[in-house]
Amino acid sequence: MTSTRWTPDHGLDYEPVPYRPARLPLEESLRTAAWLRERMDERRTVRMFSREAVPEQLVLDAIAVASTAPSGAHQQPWTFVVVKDKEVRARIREAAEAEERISYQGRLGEQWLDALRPLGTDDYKPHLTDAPYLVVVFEQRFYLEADGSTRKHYYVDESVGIAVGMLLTALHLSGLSALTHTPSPMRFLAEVLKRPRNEKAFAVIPIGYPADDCVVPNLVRKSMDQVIVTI
Ligand code: IYR
Repeated sequence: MTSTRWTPDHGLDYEPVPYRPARLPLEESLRTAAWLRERMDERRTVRMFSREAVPEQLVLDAIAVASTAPSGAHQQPWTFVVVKDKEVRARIREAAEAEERISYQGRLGEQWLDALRPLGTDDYKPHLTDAPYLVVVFEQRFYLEADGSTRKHYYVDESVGIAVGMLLTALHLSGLSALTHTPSPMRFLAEVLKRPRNEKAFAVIPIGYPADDCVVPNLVRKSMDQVIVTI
């Protein structure tokens, strides 16, 4: 088979490396795709966590998966802060609940509050201290050199969004539950976690096992013909 070099004259200073991912037999591809589709359809966002400990390796492995995400100019503009410390989790909960109180008391506006009503969310955020891990995802708005100089990062939101999607997928397939939590505004997270000035909080992801009495909203996902247009 012929292939075209994508950069004939751009002066790459390295030799591209061969890429030969295993070609799966069609049957195995189809079986895996169907299995994955079924498993991922079982994922639910969880807000009621057990306090049961979680093997740290599962969280680290899921972050390793997330960090394989494609990113603008391969800059991998993300930092995952793994918060196990009880006191720090309590401080994050306190600050998040203070912001959410203002949000739910009207800052969100009627339309937003109406949209949230089916989820039954409010300013009570016990998951921030019940879940044994919080992974706070930061996006690096720009690259900060040790000498304080900066370089632009590209497609930061898109890159970090893809990485978080992969994180959630890995956690679910590893048997863990998670919540994509975006207390707003999130500035307090960079302060509490003492992040450098190029980092902005993207999401807080409590991770753990669901509580024994965990319930989730009775939601229905869109059907395939509602989300796919084939031309
Ligand atoms: N950040 C708030 C509100 C909230 C907003 C959306 I959009 C949600 O899907 C869920 C909640 C909170 O965490 O309660």
